[in-house]
Amino acid sequence: ANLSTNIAGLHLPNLFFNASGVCCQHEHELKQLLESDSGSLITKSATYEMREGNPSPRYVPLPAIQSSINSMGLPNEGYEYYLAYAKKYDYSNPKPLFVSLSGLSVADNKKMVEGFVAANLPCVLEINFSCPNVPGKPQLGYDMEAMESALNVLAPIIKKPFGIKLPPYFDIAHFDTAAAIFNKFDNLAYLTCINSVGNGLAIDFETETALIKPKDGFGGLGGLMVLNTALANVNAFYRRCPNKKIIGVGGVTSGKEAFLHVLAGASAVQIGTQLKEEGPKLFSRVKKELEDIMVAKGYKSLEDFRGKVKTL
Ligand code: RRO
Repeated sequence: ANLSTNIAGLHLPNLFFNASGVCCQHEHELKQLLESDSGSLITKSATYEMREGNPSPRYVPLPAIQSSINSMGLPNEGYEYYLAYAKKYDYSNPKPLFVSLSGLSVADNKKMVEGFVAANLPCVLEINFSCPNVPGKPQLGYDMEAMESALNVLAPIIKKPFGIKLPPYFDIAHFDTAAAIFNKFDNLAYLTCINSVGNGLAIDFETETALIKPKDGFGGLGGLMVLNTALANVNAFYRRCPNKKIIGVGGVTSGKEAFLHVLAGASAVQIGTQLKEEGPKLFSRVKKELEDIMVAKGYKSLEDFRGKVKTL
């Protein structure tokens, strides 16, 4: 079975890579992804200046439900670190490089984008409109007017194909409004659905205490508990944005959930919580599992079933 795919005009040898934030803040982690069986890699969301992030504990797995909660607070090395990495990246590697940017303001996103455009690199920018964890900074993806203004500033500067990372939406009116905005921007080539389900609360039964320290225990939920929200968002935008690719992320623990993401319309699949828990050797496993599913069902390539979920 052929797991290769294309995003933003670039070829990926297989559809799997990391969700931004996991195994990608530092060069030694990006190296682990390069050496893994992933089809690509994306860097940790960068801000203009480096950040320590929120106090720990700030990521806790919820193993009983193959899920997690985090309020990392955008710890990163600052955009110049990721720009330097992108400048020295070996683009003869079959894995294309994606770079995530998450400025704390449109002005910061503009400055970072200008830095990358000036360097004229073949990496792809993914602008994060959906960090749920910086106190006092609402998720841009939930403010439709602010999101359109940001795209009006950034899309013409980027010029090349780029992507955005979206929060989960929970209302059909929001899918309609957001998709109508995205369809105004021709070089917005792909949508990554979904970021974590923002501001959940995990409590330890015995100690009656919140599991993470920042924000009174509130943090983004990931893993299997968000699978169905992720599938809905992938499919909602796949239906509404026929000229864009969708990257599915949320709830992938095995080849089976990846198969469901592709059925919903995903062209690539990112993995967060399960990668954090299992490490980069996960990619060999999920590739094999998806290939086995495709062989059993008689599918030779992702195009054979992408977006072909049946409805009643
Ligand atoms: O760093 C984080 O707290 C974080 C970010 Br930027 C994001 O986009 N999603 C998330 O779950 N955590």
